[in-house]
Amino acid sequence: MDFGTYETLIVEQDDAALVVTVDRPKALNALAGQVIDDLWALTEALMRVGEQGEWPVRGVVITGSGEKAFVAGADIVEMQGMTPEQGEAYSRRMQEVTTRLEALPVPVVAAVNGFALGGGCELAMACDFIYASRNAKFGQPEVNLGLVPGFGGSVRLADRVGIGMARELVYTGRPIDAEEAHRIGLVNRLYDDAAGVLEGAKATVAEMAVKSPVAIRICKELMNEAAPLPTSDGLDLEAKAFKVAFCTEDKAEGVRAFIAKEKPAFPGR
Ligand code: DAK
Repeated sequence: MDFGTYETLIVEQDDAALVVTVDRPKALNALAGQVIDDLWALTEALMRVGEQGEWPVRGVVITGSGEKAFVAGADIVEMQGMTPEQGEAYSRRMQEVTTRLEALPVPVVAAVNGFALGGGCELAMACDFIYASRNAKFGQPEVNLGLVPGFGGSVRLADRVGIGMARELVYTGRPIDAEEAHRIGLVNRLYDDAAGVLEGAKATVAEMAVKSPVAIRICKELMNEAAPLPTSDGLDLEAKAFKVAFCTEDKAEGVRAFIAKEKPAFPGR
């Protein structure tokens, strides 16, 4: 399937995974307007694929070009000439990219291979979960520039690591290394190098690819919607989602295969 071509992104299908590489290594893959436009166009194309029902890939992996950076933040040089109105428009456009990643019907994994600062950390946090190489560094350094997080960091960092830790990281702008990011729950798994983290992310997509795609889609939707709710409301959503899953062909096949002691062949419906 053709996912389009982009000036600043390399988009390749690798078995079950769609690997998206932000490709501006000379500027540490910083989010210039062109990168945001490309991510916007790609996520729009992916949403359209999703609307057609059949998904040709079972997961998306987002990474950065080179060994040094995932994404070193918004492009500071480009930002210099922006009016406040352009700044707001820029923030909203990238926020739209992040909400689309959360809305995709397949899991999105961030394979962080170096600096993930500011907008880079925010892009990673819009993914379902984050894997990192041991040289990765995370942070929200906006206060160093007289700015505040603009692509969801003020909300999603607290969701990931708790409000106290998020406040400390945002108010100080202090970067943390991969070990600490792993310890506080921002990163799920650590790998020795960039190649390792990419392979690790693709292996997890392959692991998910033999499971029911419908069940994973429902789980993703449910966990996104239930997360900000009080427990009782979340449980209500869960019961409704359980009923939806109960009506699928995947559920019939999964249960049949278990009882027959066979591997399930999920139809994806
Ligand atoms: N933007 C543009 N260029 C960048 C960049 C960035 N964020 N980060 C690095 N580069 C460029 C450097 O300028 C340098 O270019 P040349 O001099 O070679 O032409 C090249 O990448 C290599 O960087 P360094 O020479 O600095 O490499 P080092 O290893 O010495 O240092 C570093 C790596 C990541 C520690 C350092 O580059 C650094 O501190 N970079 C900036 C990190 C940062 O503060 N990022 C921005 C976070 S704030 C908004 C919405 C959202 C946001 C803002 C506004 N609006 C609504 C307006 C979000 C803001 C952020 O993301």
